[in-house]
Amino acid sequence: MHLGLGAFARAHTAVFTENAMLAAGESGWGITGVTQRSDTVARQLAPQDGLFTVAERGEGAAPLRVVSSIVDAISGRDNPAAVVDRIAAPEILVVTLTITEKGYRINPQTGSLNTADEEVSADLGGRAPLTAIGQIARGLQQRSRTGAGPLTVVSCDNLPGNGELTEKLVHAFAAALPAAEAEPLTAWLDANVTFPSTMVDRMVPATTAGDLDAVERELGLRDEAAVVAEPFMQWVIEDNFAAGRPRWEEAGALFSSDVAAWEAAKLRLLNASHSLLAYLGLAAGKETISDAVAEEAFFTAARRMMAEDVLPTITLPEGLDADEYCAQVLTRFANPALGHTTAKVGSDGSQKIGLRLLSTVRGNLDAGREPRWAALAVAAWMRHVAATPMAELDDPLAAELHVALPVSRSAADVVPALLGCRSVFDPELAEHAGFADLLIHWYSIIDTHGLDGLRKEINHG
Ligand code: CS2
Repeated sequence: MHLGLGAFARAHTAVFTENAMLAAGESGWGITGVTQRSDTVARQLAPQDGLFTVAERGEGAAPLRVVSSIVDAISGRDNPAAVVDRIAAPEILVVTLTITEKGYRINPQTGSLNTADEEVSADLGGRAPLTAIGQIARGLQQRSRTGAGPLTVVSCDNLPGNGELTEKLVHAFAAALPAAEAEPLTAWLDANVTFPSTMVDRMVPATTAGDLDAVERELGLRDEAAVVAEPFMQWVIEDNFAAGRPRWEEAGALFSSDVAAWEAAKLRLLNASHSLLAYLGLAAGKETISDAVAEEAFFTAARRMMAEDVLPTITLPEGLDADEYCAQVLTRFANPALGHTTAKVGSDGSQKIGLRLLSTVRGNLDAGREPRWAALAVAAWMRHVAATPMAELDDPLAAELHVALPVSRSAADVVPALLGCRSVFDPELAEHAGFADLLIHWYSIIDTHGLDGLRKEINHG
């Protein structure tokens, strides 16, 4: 079962699962996909029996491929009871999820489930659940009552410790139920469900109308559910399964006891520089990540952020070569055929900044160093927030961020105002004068001197 049947899941999880079956000679696995907020993908896949094309783009791209590991797709919004029934079905042994950062509905202050969230509290109130954590908890509750046996929940989102986090949230949901339900469910979860952490990697842009036309020309068939992706893909998984699973290792997935280090490296090197390039690119009118990284100064900023700010603050997993990894990340960003937009990567910044950049900022400040490049990324995000009308800001906290914004949009006013947003910055960081100064410095360069000013400052920095 997969919750969050977006383009990423089709280009990553579904491909790994099919490859695993092919390599291991097993044909018994299949994925029931659940769309969360919109039913589009479920509607696209239904008339195609779940089949869809993966079109790799860029150097080393494989020929078009039709993937058949998705056997069923449910719209979670329209059929919430079906989702619960399916999680409770004995033949379901694994629930994977890609619901994006905001899909977890975390209270940023406590780091646990936001039970005050309207949707979460409605799920707790007993309706057929619509949130992913509600779907999992209610599905497992039904499973516990029908004796359907153990199951593994595998988060595949870009969050540190995504397994432990998901476990914490599902347990928090269970604990918030009336005691007569909470106690047996918690005990059953402890004995029957594991939540391994994973690191996933593949750049998958949103499919465009042009992509669908190109696939149609190449394939000779119209595929409404086609996805495009870079050739590269990676999956590192903690080996902690409560029940059976596809032999993903046969498809190149790495089972590791050091997922945390893999995730930190990926999040703080790749995703952080992705965000940096997205916000610099948006400020400079660059539509895609490949356009942004083609700007020499932006390339330099990303390279130096990884080398000077990130690498000194993380411990790489065994087998990962820092120089090779950083160079490969920049080459992947430069893939001109991918069309990964700065707007897409720049979306949901309030949910991404903390995970991707602020740990690096803290690590440097604690060691008495200046997080110069990571601060540039945060300042560029702030500029993006302040320069984008609220209705156009693609972020679940758009309203909260805009309420915080002062009338004056100068660096000296905007930076402290946004640093005051407790959903993004903790008080210690917000009150760090050196960090605020760095942000004001970069913000005013972007704001008053534009691309030329940035070029000069980055190249002389
Ligand atoms: C990107 C990621 O949209 C974003 O925020 O940084 O989706 C990125 O493309 C993937 O994590 C790559 O594995």
